[in-house]
Amino acid sequence: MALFGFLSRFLPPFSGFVLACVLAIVLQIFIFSPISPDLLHLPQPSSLASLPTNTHLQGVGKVGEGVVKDPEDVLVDENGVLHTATRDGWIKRLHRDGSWENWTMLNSQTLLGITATRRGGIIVCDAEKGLIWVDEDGHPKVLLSHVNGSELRFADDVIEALDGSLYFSVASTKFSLHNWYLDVLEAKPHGQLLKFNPSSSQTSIVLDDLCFANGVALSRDEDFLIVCETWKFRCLRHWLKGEEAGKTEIFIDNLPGGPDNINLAPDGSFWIALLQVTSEGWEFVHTSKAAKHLIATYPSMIKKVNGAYRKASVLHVGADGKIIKKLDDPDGKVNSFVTSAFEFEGHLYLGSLNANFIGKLPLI
Ligand SMILES: *[C@@H]1O[C@H](CO)[C@@H](O)[C@H](O)[C@H]1NC(C)=O
Ligand SMILES: *[C@@H]1O[C@H](CO)[C@@H](O)[C@H](O)[C@H]1NC(C)=O
Ligand SMILES: [Ca+2]
Repeated sequence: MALFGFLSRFLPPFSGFVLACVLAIVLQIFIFSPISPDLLHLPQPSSLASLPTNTHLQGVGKVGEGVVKDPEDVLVDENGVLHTATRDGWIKRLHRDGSWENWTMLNSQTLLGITATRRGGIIVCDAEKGLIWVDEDGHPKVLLSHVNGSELRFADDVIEALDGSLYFSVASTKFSLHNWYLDVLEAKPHGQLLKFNPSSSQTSIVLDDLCFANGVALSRDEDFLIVCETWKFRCLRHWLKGEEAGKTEIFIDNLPGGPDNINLAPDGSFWIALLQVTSEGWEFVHTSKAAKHLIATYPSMIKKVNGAYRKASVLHVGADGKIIKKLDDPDGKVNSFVTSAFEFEGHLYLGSLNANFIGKLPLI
């Protein structure tokens, strides 16, 4: 306020009042800002210049339109039954004969990644409750709700290894699903990759300090696993077997979007859904701490900066980390906010946080 007094001596009385208001607003933003940000490095514009934007994803068929609400993740089990967890708390299934089943209600608005389990049924990540097993009869049981005495929050994706271990991501230990974009704005590594051993009930940290740990997939031989770091625009490979066991390296980086879920394809390659992290024209926000504080304080501004609702892309990547192809809906005409891509019998099934259907695309 000394500054205010000093400045007001040089200004007419009324502008002193205006200045006080401006100062009050600035103070309000910095004091009440929910984030303590670092700068974010967006991918180089050169990323994937060799793979031009296309409109392939606009050709999807809409499966179950109106039946599913924001199905974040999709899986098809070995019997050909498609499963998805919806934003209104259902696990819904699509049978081979084309009929939908409202299988089981989990009473949760925070269901994310799902995976099939050898014990029968599926395991689902609930960003509020932890890891939930839904058995073959549709009965839910919480498998893991606490880690080291703290509630497990923001479990994002999970995969089961042959030995029964569950590898799963915690997107952020600071922010919740509801305000995930604050994690992007803060741009600090609050994510983890954890391993849960159901026979000993032990949970251990595989990788810490990840930048929004998201999709998790195992390779076909389970010699490595991949974890996606959404706003680092990269995926890491962590070796489980062989000479490199225990080591972690970059699998693919400088992606033209933030990697969300990743799924193993039948031939050993991977499908990665890419989020548009920033809407066009708002990139500057990520390079200014003041702009980050301002945006983070006003939810309506966050909606403008978040580009996820504007387009969709999925990437096909070989087991060697080399890009095979990219499929886009560049203006979000049919698909946006696509969060997962699962290949089954020559088709790609797409989950999204902005759809009331599962996208289905024949692969040529
Ligand atoms: C499943 O639930 C939806 C609403 O979520 C409802 O419209 C539909 O009729 C239900 N289907 C069956 C087979 O019960
Ligand atoms: C649990 O706490 C111990 C002691 O602080 C730590 O070494 C370990 O990594 C923690 N485990 C997890 C899964 O957070
Ligand atoms: Ca996810």
